[in-house]
Amino acid sequence: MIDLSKYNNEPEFKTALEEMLSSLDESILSNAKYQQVLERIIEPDRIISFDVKWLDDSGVEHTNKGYRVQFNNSNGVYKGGLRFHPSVNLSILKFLAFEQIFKNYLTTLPMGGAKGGSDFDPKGKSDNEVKNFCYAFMKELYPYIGVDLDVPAGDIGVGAREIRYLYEAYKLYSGKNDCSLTGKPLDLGGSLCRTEATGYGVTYFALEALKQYKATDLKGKKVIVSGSGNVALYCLKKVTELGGTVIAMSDSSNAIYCPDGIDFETIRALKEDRRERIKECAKLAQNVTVLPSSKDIWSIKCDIAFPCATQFELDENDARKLIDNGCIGVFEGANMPCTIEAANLFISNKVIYSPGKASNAGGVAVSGLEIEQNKKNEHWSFEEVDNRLKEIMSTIFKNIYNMANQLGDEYNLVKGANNYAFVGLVDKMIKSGKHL
Ligand code: NDP
Ligand code: 2IT
Repeated sequence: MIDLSKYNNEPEFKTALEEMLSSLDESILSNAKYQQVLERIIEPDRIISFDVKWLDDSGVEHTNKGYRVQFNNSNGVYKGGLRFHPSVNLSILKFLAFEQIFKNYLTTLPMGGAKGGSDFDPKGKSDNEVKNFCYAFMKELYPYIGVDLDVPAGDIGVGAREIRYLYEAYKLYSGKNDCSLTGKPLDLGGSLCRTEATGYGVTYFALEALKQYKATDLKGKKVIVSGSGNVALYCLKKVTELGGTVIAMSDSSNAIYCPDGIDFETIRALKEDRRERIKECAKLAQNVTVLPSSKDIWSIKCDIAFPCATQFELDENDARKLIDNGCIGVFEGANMPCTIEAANLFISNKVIYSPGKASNAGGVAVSGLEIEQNKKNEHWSFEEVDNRLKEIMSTIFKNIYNMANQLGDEYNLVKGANNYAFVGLVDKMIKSGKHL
């Protein structure tokens, strides 16, 4: 058995390893072929780290750390987002890159796992400062990425504005226009429906699961969606279109409760156009209560919850409140927003619970479709990409649900996802000799 104590100073990464190892079936853990690969698969292929020196608007130079963790490319080109947030460190990026390997395998598209980012905080910075930072970041990163090597995209703090600056800088410094980033704005070769993909994808996944487990859908359901960034916004939009009412959202300061339902365009303009705090919503809409902490969102009675903000935002106490309030499904839009203890509580109480590596895979899946369009020099319609996204989310659900059943644990989609992806990936590694 692998000794995880050597990862004690990397708590987020250690938790991701624990989640994977504790869910693998005994038949895998006792199989010599898989054991050998296990030790190999939990170490990244390489970690690139660099200083990013950038100028603020008064001409003062600042330095931040930048990283790219290229974890595993057995299933294709290194692929995964970039996160700009003051909390970013190597433990968090290794956890996210490790999750990404299995998520990308689940999409059925040929992509390996990677993640990167910086401890730079875009909040409170001018457009010009963000641009300066993005150019300085890409000046260091560009030699290590490429359409057949490593294709980054967005994540927390990296949206359409940042991808535009990053891709412009990539073209400038590399002299190439090979589409080595995804989530690009349309005028730079982006795909329709990439902006919406993660939030729409988690909602499509929820529909599949609600149908299978409870023979129901989203119509008439009271829904809470944590966060108010890219993933949360487009989850709000799709849930509303499908007949659900989103009654609560949050940001890192507050939660808002709005029993009549939150309006997509109000939140989109507030967060995307004006970059304001969610509590400002109380000035723009009727019957909105601002709650003092983001965490208060989990005390609100709901039928379904979509945690779409950040890792470990929902713990065992929060899970207990949701269960006591009659919640029937928790679908992760963020990466590992539920602690392992919270997830286990949902599973043992037969609340449908989907791990992010399965239910938020729609974002990277459409990134994969963006790469395909760029390579073929094609531009697919919104409807075409959206239909492919629906199909991919449905396939992910079926594959992991069948695996959970095969292992005799129908409600355990963590086991379903991890065993399905681990076996598939390791068999691929062995066939191609990449396990050595
Ligand atoms: P954004 O930067 O667009 O939004 C993040 C949101 O989460 C913001 O509203 C932020 O609030 C909020 N937030 C951060 N920390 C907390 C907290 N502790 N409590 C409540 N809210 C908080 O990021 P994304 O929407 O892109 O990413 C959200 C999650 O989804 C992340 O886990 C990311 O890894 C994951 N993900 C993203 C994908 C994508 O395509 N973008 C794909 C798959 C997963 P504030 O404004 O106050 O910081
Ligand atoms: O966590 C994720 O899957 C993402 N941030 C999206 C990655 C991508 O390459 O589109």
